[in-house]
Amino acid sequence: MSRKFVAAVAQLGPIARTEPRSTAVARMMDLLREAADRGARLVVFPELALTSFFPRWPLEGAELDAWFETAMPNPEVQPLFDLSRDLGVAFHLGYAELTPEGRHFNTAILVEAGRIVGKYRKIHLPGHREVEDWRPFQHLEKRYFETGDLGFPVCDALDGKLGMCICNDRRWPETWRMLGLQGAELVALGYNTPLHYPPAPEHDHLQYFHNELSLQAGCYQNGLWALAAAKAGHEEGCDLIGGSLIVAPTGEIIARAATVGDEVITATVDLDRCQEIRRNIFDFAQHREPQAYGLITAPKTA
Ligand code: CDV
Repeated sequence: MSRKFVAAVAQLGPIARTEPRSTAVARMMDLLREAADRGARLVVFPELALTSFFPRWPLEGAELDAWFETAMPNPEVQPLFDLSRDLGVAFHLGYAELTPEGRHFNTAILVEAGRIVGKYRKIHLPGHREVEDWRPFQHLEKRYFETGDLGFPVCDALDGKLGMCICNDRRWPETWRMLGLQGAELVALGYNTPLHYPPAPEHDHLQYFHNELSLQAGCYQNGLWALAAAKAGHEEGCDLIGGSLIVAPTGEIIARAATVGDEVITATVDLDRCQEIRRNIFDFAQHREPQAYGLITAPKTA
């Protein structure tokens, strides 16, 4: 049985601070319809796709919690779930999760046939805990989110094994290897990556390159597909990179967004192509040498 299908990445342009979730959802529904018209069975939306990227602002208490979802789906997001079920298109969505116990996570879900079949909570949280006035904009993910507590789960969907990670996770080889070791054949991820990185502005011109480098290496070294969706463009005074990508298990870029606005890119994904890499150069069973990798899981030092 062929495991070949059309997959889509739906890049979002900026979302204003005042834009309600319903507007973002309506934009995503348009993108999902376009992806369905192109024959897609899966659409990947960005990290924190329902709102503006709120970790750039100092917020507290109820004003902070207002950016989080306390249920998923909820009435504002339900139309996206319904459309996905009606059109037979699965989707991946990033959002801020507030649990009934009051815990805050940067979360992504995979939804197939109207049902959440996979969930991931971001593990590598970038940025800082305290407000730093020297920065042109804040990046308070370490303050607002707990480190994800679900590991790097891989779920059965679309006749294959699908994994997820979120934004900064893509820069860490451990993320990809954890997913690869569990047999993930496709990794869905979203990102909000500012063009300007205040602690090391000398690398600003490399932002697109580092995005591609991380994704291409992750795919090749683990023999899997990646679908990466940006929230892009000039959002509340901050420029976010676009460059959403579909990358093959060989590390080749198959599709790349051309704009920094709402845009759908598609490609035919054949999950069986993972074997081109996994039976050969990265045949883990034959060639990995984990007894020599102990330092990777040793506790971190300050
Ligand atoms: N949302 C992110 O995780 N952004 C980081 C930036 C801050 C470096 C990223 O890795 O793209």
